[in-house]
Amino acid sequence: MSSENSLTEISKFLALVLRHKPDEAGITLDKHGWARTDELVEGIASKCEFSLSILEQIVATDAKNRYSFNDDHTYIRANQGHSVPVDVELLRCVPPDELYHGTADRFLSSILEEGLVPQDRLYVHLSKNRGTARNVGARHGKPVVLAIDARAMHEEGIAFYLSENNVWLAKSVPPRYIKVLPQR
Ligand code: HQG
Repeated sequence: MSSENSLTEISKFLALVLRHKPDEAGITLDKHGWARTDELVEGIASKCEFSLSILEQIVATDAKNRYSFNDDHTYIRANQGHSVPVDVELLRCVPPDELYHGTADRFLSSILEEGLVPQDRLYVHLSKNRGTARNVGARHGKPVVLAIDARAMHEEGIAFYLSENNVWLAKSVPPRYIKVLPQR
């Protein structure tokens, strides 16, 4: 990275390091996904203009509340979204009756055949509202919103988790619980 990266670019790099590639900042995550704050700051500062106060600012202003510090801010982790196998101590919760997943139209036939699978991440990400799901889907192409019968899944014993930043997560969603919502 150049030294003139915007906060947004640094924030994307932070997500990459804390969720997918800690090596990129020369750090490791513990089994619960925590990175030492001092090591992280040093690792990122070796690549671009960075400091503890920039990190504090990114964490405090992140629109999706993606990161948490521990009590004394000596450790930091991403709340969800990992591909590296860490246990962020997610809370198992009873889901709302219906949840939503946004995807791109080109994935639809495969999803309806094999269900939603986490791909590179540890969990399938689900949203409480359709608008959020649509935005997530639009990141991949022409968005399609799927309604998930979370109530039936829950009643049949499938676990749901709610991350610290209120993202609903499941290990997978079999096709029988998925309904394609009409396009607007
Ligand atoms: C699709 C962002 C074919 C799935 C967002 C998705 C989210 C399948 C893609 C978070 C499939 C994976 C996660 C199947 C699933 N066949 N395609 N059987 N099953 N897919 O990025 O949910 O800004 O890993 O529909 O807000 O798009 O990073 O997951 O299109 O909460 O904090 O495979 O990322 O959060 O893509 O996004 P992703 P996602 P952040």
